[in-house]
Amino acid sequence: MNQNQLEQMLTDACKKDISSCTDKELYTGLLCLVNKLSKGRESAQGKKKLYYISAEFLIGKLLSNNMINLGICSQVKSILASHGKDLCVLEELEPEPSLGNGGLGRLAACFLDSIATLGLNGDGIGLNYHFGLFKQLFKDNLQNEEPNPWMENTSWLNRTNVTYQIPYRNFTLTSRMYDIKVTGYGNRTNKLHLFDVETVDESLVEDGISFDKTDISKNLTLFLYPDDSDRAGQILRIYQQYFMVSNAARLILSEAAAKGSTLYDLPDYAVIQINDTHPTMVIPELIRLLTTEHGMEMDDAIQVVTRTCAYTNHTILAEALETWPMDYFKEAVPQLIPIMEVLDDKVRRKFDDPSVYIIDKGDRVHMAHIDIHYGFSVNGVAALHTDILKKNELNNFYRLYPEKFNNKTNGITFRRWLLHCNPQLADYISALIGDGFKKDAFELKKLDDSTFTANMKILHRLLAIKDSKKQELADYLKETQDIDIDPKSIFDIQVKRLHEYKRQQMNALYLIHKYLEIKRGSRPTTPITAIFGAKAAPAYTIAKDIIHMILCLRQVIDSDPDVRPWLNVVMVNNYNVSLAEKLIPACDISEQISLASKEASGTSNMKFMLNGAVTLGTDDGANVEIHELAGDDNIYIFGESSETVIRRYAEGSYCSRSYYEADPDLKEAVDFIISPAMAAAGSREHLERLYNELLNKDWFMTFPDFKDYCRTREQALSDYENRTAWARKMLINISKAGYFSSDRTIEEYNRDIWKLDTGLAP
Ligand code: B1H
Repeated sequence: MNQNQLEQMLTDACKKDISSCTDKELYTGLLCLVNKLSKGRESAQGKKKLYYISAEFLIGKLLSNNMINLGICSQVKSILASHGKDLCVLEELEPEPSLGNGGLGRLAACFLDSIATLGLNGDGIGLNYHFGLFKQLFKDNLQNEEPNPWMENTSWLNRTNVTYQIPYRNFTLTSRMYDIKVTGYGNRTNKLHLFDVETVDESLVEDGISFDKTDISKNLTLFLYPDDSDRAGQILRIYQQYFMVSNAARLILSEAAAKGSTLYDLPDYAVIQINDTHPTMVIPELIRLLTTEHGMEMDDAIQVVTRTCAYTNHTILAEALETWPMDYFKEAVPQLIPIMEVLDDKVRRKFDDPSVYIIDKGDRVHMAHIDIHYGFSVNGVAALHTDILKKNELNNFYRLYPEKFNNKTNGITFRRWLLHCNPQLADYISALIGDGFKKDAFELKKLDDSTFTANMKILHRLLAIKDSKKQELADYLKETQDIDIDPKSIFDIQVKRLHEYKRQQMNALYLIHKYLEIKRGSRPTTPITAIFGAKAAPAYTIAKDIIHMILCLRQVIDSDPDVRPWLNVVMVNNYNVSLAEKLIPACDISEQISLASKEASGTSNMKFMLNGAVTLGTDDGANVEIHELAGDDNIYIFGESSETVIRRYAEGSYCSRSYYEADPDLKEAVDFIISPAMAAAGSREHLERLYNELLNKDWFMTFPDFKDYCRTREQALSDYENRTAWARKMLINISKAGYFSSDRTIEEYNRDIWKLDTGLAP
């Protein structure tokens, strides 16, 4: 399509001349135009279809990404510019659907992009949360939560005619399916199906994000994972999960039947990827529907379902592995109980090992155990993570079913995380090695060649692009959050969910240490800006205390004229996908400092690498693979190994206080948390609770890694001063990032697990 045609289409979509449109009218016009164009080509309609079921799809804003995938983004930008309009301004009008917490949900969104791009026949299935994850606000240096309404009259969401009757113990809900088109690069389309109930009552929400949890028909899809710190919240989670999977099961069976499946051959028509244990009930629900509504024998149904379902594990953290009391099922979905009892009974007959039972002696149902026994594939999300699953966490299962276990190292879509968020870098890479990397990310390897890595002009250009992204971020944060950062300083960034195992508290301890050093006169060569972005689960006390500590520290440093020119600590408000797109391209040092063995993979580590940040991290999750690819000289690795950590936990002898007493720098930093200066900035109660937690517990072992962390971080800061040597590290990181394209990940899922037709539709 040429530019004139496109301009005419946009004018038609806006129903008036582009120059006379308001920004809002233009945004809506573009949305309609994109929706129309992405009717495009359907993905290959092979017999078999993938269903990726997930409680989270953190899709982010869709306008620009869809335009990139349709191949019209630069044309639209110049059409708008010729009318004095700026796409960036319109992008700000798009609400961000926050249908996910973090990495797990964002991974699902990247996967949908790659599945469509590769022309695979695969849809996502999830829930249409009206307020998604909460919106974060800071008040008195504490996190507050507000609802995040994101649905508008004109949006990406299309109401369909598909509805089902979903049965619960004492009532039935009528569901409705809403679809979002997933447009892949090259304009092949799949769908994200989001189920909802029409009786939901948004006015139930009052005072932040609290609401009455009793009437399920009114509250079911208000929020993503509503606070489950009490029984009512936990049962609501069961209601949500069952709603998701019962709808999914009905949709899958009806689509298969429509294509001619007898349902005995369901595995030829459908493969279900269960994203963590949140959709696990799809297994008993399918078995239930096949036996009660389709007349199948129990054993046949179990066989069929086992050959259809595959499970991805995303964490080894005990508290994230779902087990639910049998009572909850009795209360919400008693129809599943006889099925789960049969499933458990079969396991007990076959295996004489209580650790692999589905229902334990305390009458709790272990969701992951259902997936492993009654699915055909179990995968971890990075090489180290899968190794740990096999050797430790799931070893008892690995010994029963070695053939089921496989690794699929996570990936990210380069359309969003390079082409969209950093067009300057993408264009420059194109200028150096051509456009091929946009289709085949491995072509980035071509950059690892002395023609480029030893070319001063190229290295300086790379630094200039980084500088321009830093300036853009500084302008953006000033304008939107009134945060001042110096674009000439080093940008050191840690953005991810707030969790003790991710160790934002260790980063903060370093910053306290650095603050005190600067106060004593030891100034860095280049000023440092340390940026945090993180939401804490509303009921996770210590996580909120860590946010409080960071915000207090920010205030203390900000008001100290001796230090502030040299060290700036900021925490951006309401970290989300859109902010990530601005922060990641601007980053110099990427903080990936989880306790070794605890971060299953991480995916921001890959986004930072792709955008030319250098990683400062532990040998954990996918950092291990980044380390191998980038090489020792282009990454900063510190801290104890996963083996040591796992052994330490097994011995149970870790004592944080002994490290505190042995290291004066550490002691000084920890004590500072409860210093008068900090207490003046915040609440003594919160600061003391965190201080005591660290000193008496420090469950995620920040103290043993503190010294090495400080030393390694100082090394990175000093290496930064040699600008061309640093730029070479950046370039080598970019050149090795191709492996982390989600296209590669999805090809592996398809090759090893899904086995869908890859023939692209003509
Ligand atoms: C990941 C979760 C998760 N792993 C429970 N597990 C949740 C578990 O609210 N819940 O109940 C929500 C999320 N999320 C992340 O998955 C890992 O921590 C990352 O390391 C990984 O990169 C990501 C994608 O695989």
